[in-house]
Amino acid sequence: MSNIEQTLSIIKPDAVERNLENEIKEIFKINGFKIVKEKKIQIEKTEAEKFYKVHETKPFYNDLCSYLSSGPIVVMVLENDNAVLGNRELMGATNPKEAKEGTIRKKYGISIDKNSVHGSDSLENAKVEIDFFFKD
Ligand code: IDP
Ligand code: MG
Repeated sequence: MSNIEQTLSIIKPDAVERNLENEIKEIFKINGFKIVKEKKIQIEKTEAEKFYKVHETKPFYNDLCSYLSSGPIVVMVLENDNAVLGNRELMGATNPKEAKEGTIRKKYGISIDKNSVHGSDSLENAKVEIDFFFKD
């Protein structure tokens, strides 16, 4: 049975800066993801703080929010069968050093903070994150 879902993906500043936008989009498409919405934006630090609110008690929170707002990002709604988990698998582990061969973070990630992509971690969070960027 098919289970079509939508998830939020972000190509983070380190990847946009290295002109990896098209290569990364191609990887999503080859793996069956449809990019149903997308925009290239730069967000304010205060918006990054809202987006990453779940991490507000973490020691890396401030740096994380500075980083996400440090340059242009590409925000996308991806659609696929089991998109949420499928995107997490395609992205690979948070720390590129621990990410499996063939994953986006293994291929492009520089470090645990500059790990090239974001992806929603549950269907519930996917809905919240899609609304965060695309609610009109
Ligand atoms: P995820 O992006 O794989 O879902 P999360 O644990 O949700 O990972 O963390 C959000 C982001 O915060 C990560 O993608 C990474 O950029 C950053 N981050 C996570 N853990 C650390 C850390 O220990 N040091 C620095 N940055 C971190
Ligand atoms: Mg996360």
